Amino acid sequence: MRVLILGGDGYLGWPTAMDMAAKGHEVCVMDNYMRRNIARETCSEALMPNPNLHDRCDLFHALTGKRIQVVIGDCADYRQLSKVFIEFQPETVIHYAEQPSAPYSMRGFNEAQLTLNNNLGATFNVLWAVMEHAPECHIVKLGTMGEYGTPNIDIEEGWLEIEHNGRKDKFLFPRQAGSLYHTTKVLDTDLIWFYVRTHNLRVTDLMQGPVYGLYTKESEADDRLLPNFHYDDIFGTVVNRFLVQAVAGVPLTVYGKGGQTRGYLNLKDTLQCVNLAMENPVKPGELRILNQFTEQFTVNQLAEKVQHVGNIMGLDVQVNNIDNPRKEMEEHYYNANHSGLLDLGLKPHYMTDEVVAQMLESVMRYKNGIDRTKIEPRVRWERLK
Ligand code: USQ
Repeated sequence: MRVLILGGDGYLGWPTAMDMAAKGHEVCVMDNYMRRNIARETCSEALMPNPNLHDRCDLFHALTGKRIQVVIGDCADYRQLSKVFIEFQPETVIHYAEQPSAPYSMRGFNEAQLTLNNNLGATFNVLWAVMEHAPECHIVKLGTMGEYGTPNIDIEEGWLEIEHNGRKDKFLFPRQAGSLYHTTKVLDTDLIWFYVRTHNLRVTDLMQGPVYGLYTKESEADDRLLPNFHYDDIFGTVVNRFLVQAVAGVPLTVYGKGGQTRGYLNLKDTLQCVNLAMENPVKPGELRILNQFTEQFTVNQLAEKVQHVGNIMGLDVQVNNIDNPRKEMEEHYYNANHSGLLDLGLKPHYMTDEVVAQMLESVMRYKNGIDRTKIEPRVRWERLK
């Protein structure tokens, strides 16, 4: 299949590109290095050195004989995106091309505006590029579980049947996000649903929880193929941060009471899920929404897991409940349905002690590169508090 991966330089985009190329698909990646630039601007660089896309594709080719086509360009610029669609004629487009950090989106006006314009602009352009240049193309879009927020009812997979005054209808599940970044994903979903029902597009919107992990099959062969692994407060997700903190001897930064529950998944399972979505495309006029995570944890449970395994390995892991920089519920009901991807064949990699130990060992090899000044949260949701 011809697969176009937008945001192909990212933590998810790059491993997806290698995985799909290794499986024999014709892969083109497009990226404007926005995340790299923001990381540099905010002193949030990744733990491992991160060769640019051309260098990584050359290395991947030297190791596997497989090629990945690279376009350095901006998906929020319709002319640039159209050109890629016209020339490459994708059968599937995987859309990761968004500013992915909640803290960055809450940093100030410029960061919020960039997040809104980039994320909505890129999604709008992808929809139009498909309509104009590749109407049969299946869009696999990365949404987020954070779109739903933390409602006091069970979370369904995208849709909810409502009975009102004796009549029934099905609607998008209510969404109330906890950051501007997450809100852009809510707006994306609305935009997508409008174009799907009006123009018969084919879209799978994956509501993904926070991802953790470093290696996938391809990067196990050479560390220079690792994706950007962040542990700072802006781009680092909570599990990856805790692993680095444990190795660096910094007390794990549990925000507030630590009862915040989310659905988590291993990076290896992101690849499986995206493949399953691609291999099982939806019909024209269908918006399929799948909740993409394998296990639910509170932040306290994650901290306990990393502390338990770290201490067995001889690390002295402390846990510190610090003032929560975010505005979010710290104790709440959370029960999200996630049967769709399992029904399609997902075989989860769970967060066992062994998996945590392997991740800690991998991070330990990069211990000297850890910058302890990147760990404390710098962005507060309520700056006027
Ligand atoms: N948290 C801590 N300590 C930390 C970092 C985070 O307690 O040092 C807490 C947060 O307050 C939050 C939870 O851990 O309650 C998850 O935070 P996170 O930073 O791992 O995840 P989040 O900001 O929600 O965003 C990440 C990705 C984003 C993706 C999202 C999925 O950056 O791109 O959409 O996970 S979800 O959270 O399900 O919306």
